[in-house]
Amino acid sequence: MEGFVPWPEEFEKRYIAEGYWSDRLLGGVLRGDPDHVALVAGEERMTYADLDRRADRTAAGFHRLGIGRGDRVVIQMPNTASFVIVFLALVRIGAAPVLALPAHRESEIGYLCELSEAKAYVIPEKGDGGFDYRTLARTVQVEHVIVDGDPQEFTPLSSLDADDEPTLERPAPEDVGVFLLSGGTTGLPKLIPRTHRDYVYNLEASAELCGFNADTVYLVVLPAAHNFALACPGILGVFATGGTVVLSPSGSPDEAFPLIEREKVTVCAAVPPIALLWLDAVSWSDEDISSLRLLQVGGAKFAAERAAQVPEVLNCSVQQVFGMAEGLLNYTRLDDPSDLVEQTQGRPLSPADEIRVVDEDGNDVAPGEVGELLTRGPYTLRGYYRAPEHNARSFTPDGFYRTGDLVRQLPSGHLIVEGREKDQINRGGDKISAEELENHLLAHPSIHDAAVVGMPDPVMGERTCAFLVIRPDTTPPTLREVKDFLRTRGVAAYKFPDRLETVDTFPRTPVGKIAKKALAASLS
Ligand code: OOB
Repeated sequence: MEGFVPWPEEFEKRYIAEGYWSDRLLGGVLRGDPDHVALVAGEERMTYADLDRRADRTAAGFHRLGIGRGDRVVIQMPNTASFVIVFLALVRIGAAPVLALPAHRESEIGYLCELSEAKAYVIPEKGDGGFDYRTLARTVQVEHVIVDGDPQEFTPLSSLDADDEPTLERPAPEDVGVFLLSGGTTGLPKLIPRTHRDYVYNLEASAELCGFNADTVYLVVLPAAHNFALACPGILGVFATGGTVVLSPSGSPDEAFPLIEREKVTVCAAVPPIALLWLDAVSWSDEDISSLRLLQVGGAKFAAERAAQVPEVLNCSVQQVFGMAEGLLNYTRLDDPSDLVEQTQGRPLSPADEIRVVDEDGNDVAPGEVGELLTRGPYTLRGYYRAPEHNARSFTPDGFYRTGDLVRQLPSGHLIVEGREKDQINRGGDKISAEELENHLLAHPSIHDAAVVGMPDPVMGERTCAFLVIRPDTTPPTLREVKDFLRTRGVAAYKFPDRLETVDTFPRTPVGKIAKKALAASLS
């Protein structure tokens, strides 16, 4: 696929020879007993046989629309059975889903459709707060808009239903299977191509590490489109090991706890704000959540004191996960001593993951010192999709991905995340590119200059503060006005600033860049 950066041949050979890469495809992950329940969504329960058949019929339906191997399809679906069916259908015919988040709006979706030259865009009819995705769909240029629900002038998802055609072209293991979204550090989000074989390894190795099997009942509380919930081990890791996936619309205890009780959920993946909510909720909730064996927490730093509370309060094990859509996953192991589980963000999943911790000049720091984490391996990308200039900066010449995360490594190999070098805000696991938000703010008629920084927050880890320099003879906008402005520009709401500060000028570093650390320090 044009715009995809492959692994060099020597690595390809090695990953195959050493057994990391197989010929297994993402479309073949349904490996449970045909009569075992694979998916619970609302009142709907589907066995492996049901889900397999529905994925095949929907795949044939997409094929009839003219969508097939090598095509891209933007999917923006909440945690519904349709998400799972559409995902499986597309990967079976080798069309790569581009996994947008339900919160994305015109700004993000328009860009994703354009960059990926998507042939289709799949949406629900309505979303949270009654948001009408069909209105959003009218602003994008794609051949087919497919709607789960009332389609209005578009194509109903229910019409994508045909008998499987054995002649249908299947993908190859080295093909791009799915596109994930990067958290982003630049003006525009980046697409992460994940091949069938690297993502299959990602989910299978994760499922093994986490001890998933046919008795696993996994609750999805994060957006299913997020790498953590999808494949670390996530939905796909459950399917590959024959367990049951239960979909929750959100991580709110009101919705999640009754599902845990009813379905006897054993595992869940959460971001820290959700884990904190659960730690509080047990004291007032009546539900029996004693089936829970393991709570995975990741996406943002989970404080050691809070991690230590999980076994006491929720009566289950905790696992820290430090991962990224770009690839590398670090997990604390189920049999790690409690101090490592509480105080570290885990160690790399794969023996073939290569890790370097470097200083500003790119030299390795002394063992145990803090530096930027660089990595390459059998499931870490070698380049963002169609982004040659950005790739020249984000990768070393020998193919290591610069994570932008500051870490230190213990003798055991475990990593502790100490901070971040990249210009990004991590708002409770949601990633916000400062530059992207600044560019939107700069379009406001009263804003002369903007600098976005994270501010510490006890629940979210960080929230977003926008420092503004106001144009002479204009009135500074209020926070509400700025949010309304961003909404009209079609920006996802999680990127809206939580606070505004107006200043006369920005402090500068010796090389003339905005001194964001000084701005952030001025808040406390
Ligand atoms: C996950 O993936 P992304 O792509 O949304 O974000 C990746 C970034 C990392 O580079 C790091 O800055 C931060 O999120 N992060 C953590 C963390 N887990 C992720 N920072 C501190 N502690 C952690 N435990 O966030 C993601 C992907 C797969 C599994 C889990 C999380």
